[in-house]
Amino acid sequence: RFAQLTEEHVAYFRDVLGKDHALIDGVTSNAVEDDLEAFNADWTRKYRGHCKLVLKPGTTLEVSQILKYCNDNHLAVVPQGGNTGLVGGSVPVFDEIVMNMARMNQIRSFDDVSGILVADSGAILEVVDNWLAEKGYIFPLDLGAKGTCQIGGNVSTNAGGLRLLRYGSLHGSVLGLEAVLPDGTIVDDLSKLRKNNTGYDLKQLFIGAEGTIGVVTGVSIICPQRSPAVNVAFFGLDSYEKAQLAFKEAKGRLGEILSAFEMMDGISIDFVHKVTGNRKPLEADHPFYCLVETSGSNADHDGEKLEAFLEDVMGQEIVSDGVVAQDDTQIQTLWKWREGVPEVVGHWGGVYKYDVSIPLADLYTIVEDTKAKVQEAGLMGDTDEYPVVDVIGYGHMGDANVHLNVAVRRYDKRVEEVLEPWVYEWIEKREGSISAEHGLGLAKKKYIGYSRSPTMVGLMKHIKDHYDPNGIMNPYKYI
Ligand code: FAD
Ligand code: 2HG
Ligand code: ZN
Repeated sequence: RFAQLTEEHVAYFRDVLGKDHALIDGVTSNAVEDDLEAFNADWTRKYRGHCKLVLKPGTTLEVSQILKYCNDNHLAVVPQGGNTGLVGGSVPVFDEIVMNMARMNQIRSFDDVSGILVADSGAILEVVDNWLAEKGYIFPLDLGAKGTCQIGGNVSTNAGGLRLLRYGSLHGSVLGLEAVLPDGTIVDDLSKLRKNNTGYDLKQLFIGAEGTIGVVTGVSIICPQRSPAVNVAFFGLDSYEKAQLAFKEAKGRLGEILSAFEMMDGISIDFVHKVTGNRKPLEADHPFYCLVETSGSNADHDGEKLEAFLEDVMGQEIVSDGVVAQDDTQIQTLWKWREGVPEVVGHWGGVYKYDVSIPLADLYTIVEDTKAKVQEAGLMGDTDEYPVVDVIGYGHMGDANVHLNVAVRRYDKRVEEVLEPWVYEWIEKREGSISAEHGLGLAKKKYIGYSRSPTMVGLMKHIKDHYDPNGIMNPYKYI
């Protein structure tokens, strides 16, 4: 239903963008095949498109001109940020044009009293966060891909990350957006107001829309002050039940300074150890590990609180063993045991990823049941003949969000058939969500009905049709 790219189309885009480096043109030249690869392949190497044209606009006006032209000429477009998404949403399915936002990377304004930042959507999360650090502020989102992902990509996926527990969702911290609709309309809603009840809050539609209704070009966001004192503890536990008790104790004893509560099972930590060769933080092995971070204003006081918490949970035999980081380097090192898991889990060949929300009591049961399921099917073992290496669970326990990862030696239809839709049915029965924070993309498009009613899916389709009647924005995905 879309048009094929022609030399005439490319000439128009060249004219709009002006600069040669703002465009990778595989339509009129074959010499750029290798350059296109990075834009066609996703982070997991599971999804690959065949786009022949990458456009890198430098201004909102250019985005508007390009989208209007694409809409008028029925050319499909995939908006792309840092291409770190994990559901196959950021790469084309066929030969859609990729609109990469990397050139729009400027900070537009910052209010040093309110902490309100306005920046281009292509700004890299870590670059923005480092910039804010110099001013004593912090970006209210942090995740393992921070060095590559863009704030426009974060907003478009409604990324959750490692500190949602403390700073809440982007639905709360984003105050305004600038976006471009497929017909070229510039949605000019870059509000810098904390409170603004004048009509529908339309920016919320773009938060988590995964590029299906428009391109986000600017973000206004309220950033908290950076806590001068950050402390981290890492501990081992005998069971998931004990991890739940530790979480409850952490909320009770560390409440106002608690900024992260992450959980990893023993195999996740074994994986990081095997791949990196690094020495584990605790002497003995444990079935579960938790990482607790506090962010407050008084290093000694917060440190004492965290030590006292650890002594208490060890005294109650909730926690078997633990360590508190003594300096920034140790803090970074402990965080690597958590942030490193998604990096290493694909080491054996591939990984089936399920990013799910489930009420806390059942959060780890899905990992146990999935492991039993692949074992029963005779698909998991230590040698090459078995596709599955192991099944692991880790994630944002403080947000009741677990990452169920099935590490495989190769992608295998039999594994997929055993797991899908079984995993989604499992989640539906517990009234969980099949996508806690990564979105739907291509990976979960078919399964949206397990977490949303027909009425809700119908309303979403209305919205999509209203904003994008020709369906040019990120087609074949989402709904
Ligand atoms: P991309 O991957 O480029 O795009 C993601 C989606 O957003 C696509 O559908 C794309 O079309 C759309 N999009 C991108 N930019 C725009 C724009 N400007 N306008 C409109 N649509 C746009 N996610 C979490 O939620 N929490 C985590 O803790 C987390 N940790 C991760 C750790 C690692 C190591 C990796 C590789 C990924 C992790 N992710 C996590 C997933 C991913 O990093 C996030 O989804 C991130 O927000 C994607 O940003 P991006 O710029 O890379 O977007
Ligand atoms: C994380 O929390 C990310 O580390 C990635 O959301 C999870 O790769 C995954 O499954
Ligand atoms: Zn996550």
